[in-house]
Amino acid sequence: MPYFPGMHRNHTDAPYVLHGFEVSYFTAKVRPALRYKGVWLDERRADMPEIMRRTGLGFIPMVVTPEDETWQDSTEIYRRLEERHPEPPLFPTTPLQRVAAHLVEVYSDEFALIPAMHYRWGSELGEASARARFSAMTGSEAIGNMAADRMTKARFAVGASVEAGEAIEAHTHDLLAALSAHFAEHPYLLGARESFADCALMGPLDGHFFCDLVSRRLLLETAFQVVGWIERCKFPNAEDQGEWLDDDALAPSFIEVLGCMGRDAVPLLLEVLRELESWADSRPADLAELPRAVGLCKSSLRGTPIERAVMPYTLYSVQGLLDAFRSFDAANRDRIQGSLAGTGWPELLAYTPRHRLGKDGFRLVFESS
Ligand SMILES: N[C@@H](CCC(=O)N[C@@H](CS)C(=O)NCC(=O)O)C(=O)O
Repeated sequence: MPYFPGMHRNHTDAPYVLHGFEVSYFTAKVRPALRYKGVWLDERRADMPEIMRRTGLGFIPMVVTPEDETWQDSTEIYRRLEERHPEPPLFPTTPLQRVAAHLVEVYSDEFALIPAMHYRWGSELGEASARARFSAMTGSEAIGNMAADRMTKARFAVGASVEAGEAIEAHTHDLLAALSAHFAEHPYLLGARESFADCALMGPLDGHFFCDLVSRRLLLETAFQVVGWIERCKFPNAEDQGEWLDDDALAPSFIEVLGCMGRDAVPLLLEVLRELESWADSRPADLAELPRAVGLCKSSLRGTPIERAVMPYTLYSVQGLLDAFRSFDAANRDRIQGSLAGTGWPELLAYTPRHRLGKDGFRLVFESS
């Protein structure tokens, strides 16, 4: 379709270029936010040499703005997009809704990798179909299989072991049931308007679950309300947007969703944070670059032991949540903790990290010792 100025809600003289892939978790997290903002969007299959040239890091997605700025890291992309184009809003400003949206983002970025990798790589049919997709996508069986080989290793690093398969599926079934009940009543997580919580959850749910053969079947057979929500997030028609719930409320059905997420995710997140911080306490003083992972830690999921790579990025994710939580006064923090009682999340909100991470360009670095 030709482009006419004024055709998009947030007009720019050039498009935002999104480098990603349809099978990519974090591309699926960023795409709905750009679409919701109604910006002129040019989505391309990731140009990896261009990504390396601009960022020095081989991560997707990357966004190139109309002014030729480079944005990388989905959380950062949300923040900058909201700054540039505040309307329609992605970030709720009221305390409970704001913190709840961050909880969904932390769950999606950190924990939901486990079911996502399990359903993509954890069965013969899943792996064979994902390999075929990767080969088709890259135009080469050799390259597709090379990428798939890396991902089958990453599967174990995030904790999606064969032994944990049953627990992962039990978690997923509970989550899909809770989401189905919620979406039967509300179009989006916070009410009648999309927010960055919905976009973040689209990472696992659209980027993996709806994309992959085994989990897509599960969604279509057991959770069509969730499929309806995926469709709404994919095509967020401006005229269909209402408002987030009044009075900073969370729907009881959304609190159930948060409980499914938090009760299973928080023990693992806390274990990763503790391990990471004790590594950081005695890290080499002349550390040139932060490693992607600093070993493995042990946790459990519904009684099944799991192992997970200890990635510094987890602290960065949780830090964003804690910064938001601590930006509110004590009365609001108490109210948030009270509203989330029994969901598992209060324990994470009470955690006080000893270390702080920041960015040097696109790279993660320690801000303090
Ligand atoms: N923190 C980054 C993570 C991006 C990420 O891990 N993307 C995956 C694809 S979905 C990737 O590029 N992986 C390459 C790798 O792990 O080397 C974000 O939020 O954008």
